[in-house]
Amino acid sequence: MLQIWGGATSRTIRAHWMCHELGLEYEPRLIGSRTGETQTAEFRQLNAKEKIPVLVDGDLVLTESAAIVTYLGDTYGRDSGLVPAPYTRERALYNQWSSFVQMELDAHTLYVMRKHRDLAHLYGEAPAAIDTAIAGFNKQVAVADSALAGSNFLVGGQFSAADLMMTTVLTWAQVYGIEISPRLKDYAGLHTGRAAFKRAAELNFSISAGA
Ligand SMILES: N[C@@H](CCC(=O)N[C@@H](CS)C(=O)NCC(=O)O)C(=O)O
Repeated sequence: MLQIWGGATSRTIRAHWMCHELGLEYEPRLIGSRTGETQTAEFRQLNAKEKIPVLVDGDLVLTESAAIVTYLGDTYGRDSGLVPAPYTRERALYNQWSSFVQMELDAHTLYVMRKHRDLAHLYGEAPAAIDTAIAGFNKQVAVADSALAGSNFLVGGQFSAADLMMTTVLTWAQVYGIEISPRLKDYAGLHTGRAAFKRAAELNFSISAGA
């Protein structure tokens, strides 16, 4: 049976949400970040990066939330439209939005805030880096706001894993107190209203991350 390792964060929910969108049966292995559970010998054998989420599908072990989401769509949801078919323009646009979320709205911005605010005891206080991260997030998210004028979907006029990825950073930003536009609020509210999101969130946030 498929396994998804990890819970409690905006990255881990991506994998759980996708499984629920696809109606997959899987075993959630709910370990948290910063709890020591990513450093056990058993887990390090799966992911020497000591990071969650991780997917195990038979002898395939896959890390990186976006790669997991895309793999699940390609492998178990070819007709679902959640991940556009390879070699199409829609797939190119899907890749663009997925990369944009990971880099511009996650790694360079929200995660910098996490490192230098929540985890400042580990990574150091860096108020200037936090201010730059917030400004960078606001600048980049405005591009998503414009792209969503007249549509609730980023790619192909229907809900896709690009919207799933985008929604996870918008909800994360809101938790961090970043004001997002009314359009983005409505967009995130629409997609977090999906039954699959609700089931995934209940599971994902049934545990907490460590400090
Ligand atoms: N680029 C990775 C980032 C994964 C990541 O940094 N995960 C954090 C939690 S959100 C983690 O596992 N930290 C390990 C720890 O702090 O114990 C992804 O999107 O999957």
